[in-house]
Amino acid sequence: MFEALVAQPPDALLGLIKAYNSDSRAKKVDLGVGVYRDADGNTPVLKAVKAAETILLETQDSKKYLGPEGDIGFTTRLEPIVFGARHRLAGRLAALQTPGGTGALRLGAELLHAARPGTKVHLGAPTWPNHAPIFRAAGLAIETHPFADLATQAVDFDGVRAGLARAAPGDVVLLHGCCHNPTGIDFSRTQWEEIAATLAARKLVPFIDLAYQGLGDGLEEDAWATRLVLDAVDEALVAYSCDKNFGLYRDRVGALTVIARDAREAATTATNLAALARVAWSMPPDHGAAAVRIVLERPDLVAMWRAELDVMRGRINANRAALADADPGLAFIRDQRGLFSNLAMTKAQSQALSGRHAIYCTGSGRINVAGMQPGDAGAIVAALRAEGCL
Ligand code: PLP
Ligand code: TYF
Repeated sequence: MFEALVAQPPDALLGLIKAYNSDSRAKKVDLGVGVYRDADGNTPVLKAVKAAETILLETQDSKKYLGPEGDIGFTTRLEPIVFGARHRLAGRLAALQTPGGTGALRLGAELLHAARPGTKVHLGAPTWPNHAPIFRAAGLAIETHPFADLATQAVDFDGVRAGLARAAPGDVVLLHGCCHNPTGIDFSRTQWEEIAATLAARKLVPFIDLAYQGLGDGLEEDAWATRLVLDAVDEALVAYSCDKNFGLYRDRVGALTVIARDAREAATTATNLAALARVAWSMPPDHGAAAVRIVLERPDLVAMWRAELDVMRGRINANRAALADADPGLAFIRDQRGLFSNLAMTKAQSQALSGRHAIYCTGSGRINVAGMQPGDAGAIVAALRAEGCL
């Protein structure tokens, strides 16, 4: 049986965790995997989440099965946060809790395959390296177009336009709702407006990946583009992750929402999502989503969570400013958003950064800005200069 298997490479991003941990040098900087770190380099459990977990511990009186939809209170409470307090999508939504944003992407892909086998998904390059494998694993076809140019650190909007022009009606377009991974480069408002109009005019279906709401410019601001697109189109999918903005990474908290043309199609879609979840993981893990629900049910915990999110976002943007101030060649980092920026460098240069300077980023030059302290900016810039990256 297993003799036919070919060894697979490990996840390059998760492999960085191991490499960093096994480095015994006293001063090292982890700009690798996308995890927020505080001023002490830790990734603590949020106070609002701890408080919700305490309530959960005290009040949960059963662990009997929920359904494949997971915690319905969780997805319902998330709705105004993502779609806005006064959204007009009521009746057209089919939502369910998923194991992280990854589970939402995979379930969305399975739904597309069930609806129309072999659907084509258009991805901008670069994108999160898991996107294409997740869609391919569900049987979908991938086509890529340029998204951003690392040499200029700008959106390649001609490339995006050309990619959308090639797409056929019914094709799916993957869009990062905010805080683009790996570049930190988001579309401008006018670019989003043109994209939304093109999607609507050409009957393309947006699949929005929203994994960092609140870590760019604010909760409302980071949902602006998603809401704009959803206002323009008849059908869409949104893969949402609470793993970064609630710091719940390993608890695997996410949701998939499908926006259907009408209530009847939304109801049928919901039955399909439940059926697909049943054959994948049956039901999602409960704990993290229950904690998020409890936070969102209580105004005091919502206020606490928002304040913690403000601190995280403030620190990320302060780190961005520190890097930008440290070298004019990094000025672009100030205007980018979210955990990541992608420096233009070769794999050899990234290996030299870790090997000679104990500064860890991905082989493609992606840095997790939240992994550093503002005081690290000088050492990072010195290492980038020494290795010819600046
Ligand atoms: N989408 C993007 C763009 C991401 O960066 C991540 C990161 O983890 C995910 C989806 C998946 O999120 P999760 O950890 O909740 O599966
Ligand atoms: O891009 C990142 O670093 C985050 C975390 O298989 C991540 O999105 C990385 C790889 C992976 C799952 C999550």
